[in-house]
Amino acid sequence: MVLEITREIESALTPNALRVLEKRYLRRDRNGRITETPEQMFRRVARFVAQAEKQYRPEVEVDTIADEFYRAMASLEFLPNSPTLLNAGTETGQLSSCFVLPVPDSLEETFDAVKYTAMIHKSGGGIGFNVSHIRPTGSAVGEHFDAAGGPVALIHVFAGAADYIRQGGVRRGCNSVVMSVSHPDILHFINAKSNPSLLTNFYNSVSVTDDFMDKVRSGDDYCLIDPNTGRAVGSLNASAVFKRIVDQAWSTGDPGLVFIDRINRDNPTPSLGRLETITGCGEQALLPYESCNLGSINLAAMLKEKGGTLSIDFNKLARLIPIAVRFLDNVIDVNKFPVPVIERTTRLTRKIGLGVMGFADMLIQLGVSYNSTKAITMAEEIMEFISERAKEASYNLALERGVFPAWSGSIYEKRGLPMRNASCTTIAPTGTISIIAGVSSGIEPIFAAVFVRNILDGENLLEINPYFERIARERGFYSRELIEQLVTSNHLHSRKEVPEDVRKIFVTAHRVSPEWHVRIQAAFQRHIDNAVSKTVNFPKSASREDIARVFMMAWEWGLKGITVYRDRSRQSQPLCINEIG
Ligand code: B12
Repeated sequence: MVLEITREIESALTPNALRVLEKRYLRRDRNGRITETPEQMFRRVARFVAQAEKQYRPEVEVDTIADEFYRAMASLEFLPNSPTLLNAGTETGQLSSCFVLPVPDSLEETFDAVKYTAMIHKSGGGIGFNVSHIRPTGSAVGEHFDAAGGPVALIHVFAGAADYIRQGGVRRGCNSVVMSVSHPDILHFINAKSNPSLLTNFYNSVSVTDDFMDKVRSGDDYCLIDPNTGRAVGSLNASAVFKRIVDQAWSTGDPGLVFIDRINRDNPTPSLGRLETITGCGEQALLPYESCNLGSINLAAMLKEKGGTLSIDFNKLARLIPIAVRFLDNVIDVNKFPVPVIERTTRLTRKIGLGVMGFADMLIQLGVSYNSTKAITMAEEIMEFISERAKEASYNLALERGVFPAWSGSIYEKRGLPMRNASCTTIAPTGTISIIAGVSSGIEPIFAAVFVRNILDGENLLEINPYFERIARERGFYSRELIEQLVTSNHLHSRKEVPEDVRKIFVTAHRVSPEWHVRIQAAFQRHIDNAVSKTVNFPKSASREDIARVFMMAWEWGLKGITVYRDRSRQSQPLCINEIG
């Protein structure tokens, strides 16, 4: 029986999924030999996370809940973030993927944060920092004039610690750093990654206010504020600074923008302070020392067939969402947090992040192009449904287990709505878990129908979109020659043997115009408590004006942040296609 289940799961996993699991996730003995199957991995995680039930319902059969969790994961319909898969039921026991560490203007506390960075990275988590409180370069330190190293130098200290530690022994840390546009060192920060070999485990963003964006439009100056004294120490022209940001993002992909006023309009616990920092891949704004665990529903597996027509299976989604929310809430209880202050802060708000992956693969199966109004309508419909049901599940958990401790003073108290979690939804980047599920990542369009993934420290994994392969075989245009040619040149759109309707459905990241990338992101953001992790991929030929337009559009359309990348603007990149022009 066990062997049969194992075979069933393994046949659902793609060869690339198995490769990633073997290399990074499955437990090993002291000699490095793999000691568990994927099936046993999902059982280990399900059992461990189900333990939390005992605290609340001693009478409940933990095994029954564990079975529900197991089925959700083993069917690849729901996967939690990587640290949960890696560490549940192990000695490490750290299950969250995103953390925010404060970086105050004090040597002792800053080096505490460096220590916490090492501890979090060791357990596989990603970290968001905000260096806006660090005194500017050259400020006085005690009696010493012109002594402060400044915030950018400090980022290198964190990057060094993160580089030294390989996450869970397997990969480098994932970090993001934010600096307020009004910091006197802002121009230095904007250029901090102009040498692309520096800070490669960091993604940098400039935090901008609505006032700043208004001034970009009007061409006015704005004030630079010394965080040490709170006084204005100079001014810059907003549109000139915006141009610098655009210029650098066009050159290397960093920095992006964080729209901090928009983020705080959604702050569920304003009485605990303003949100200033986003986590590793931009998916979540958290308070200092907060952490969050994420999980993603595989939309490509949420379809049903009737009379030969596919449609979204809302009943299946409705069954899965409360299981996923219960799972993520349980994780907070069974998690071994890296330091006590993170445990205390996380348990105050109990934020979780349920999101989706495989959105593009779902659209392909439904015959809908990613860059169409139909796709926007579907994005809104699905995310609104998930968001409402997730809130309902959190409400039911509040009745069963109590509201989150910081509920008084929260936006939910004002509405008189008991909630177990201060926030419920997030679109995570789903870097590795989408490979395990064998689907397109997060809400990104497909990168190409056939392409090479350069990951796992230099391994090249060939990816053929399974729906493309199936359609090509069914409609008789599949050939080895076609696949080989598509790997070396992504000219699907100009291949005559590929019917036009197929070319339209398999629209790839660089063929989706930047406006459509932003429209899809905005459609999801409208129904997400936290933020959306997404990159607007531009073709190499994109101009600086194209980037500037997208940055403006992102602000106008209510995104919480924006990340762009122009193809081949860096010498090496993980996803490669050879497309001329
Ligand atoms: Co990134 N990133 N990233 N990123 N990132 C992605 C890989 C992707 C595909 C996002 C997208 O466009 N949808 C693009 C690459 C486009 C492409 O290949 N054609 C991308 C980009 C462009 C960037 C940035 C330029 C910022 C930006 O988006 N504008 C910077 C550049 C970093 C640098 O200076 N080298 C950037 C930064 C990051 C951080 C936040 C630092 C982390 C990486 C942490 C680290 O170094 N360890 C990060 C992640 C985690 C991802 C993400 C979400 C998952 C990667 C992953 O886990 N892959 C992917 C999106 C996705 O795949 N869904 C984007 C699966 C595992 C099994 O493989 O070998 O462990 P892996 O993956 C590693 C590499 O992918 C590497 O770090 C990963 C984790 O160790 N990596 C690299 C991540 N991003 C980048 C970017 C470049 C240029 C390089 C060389 C390497």
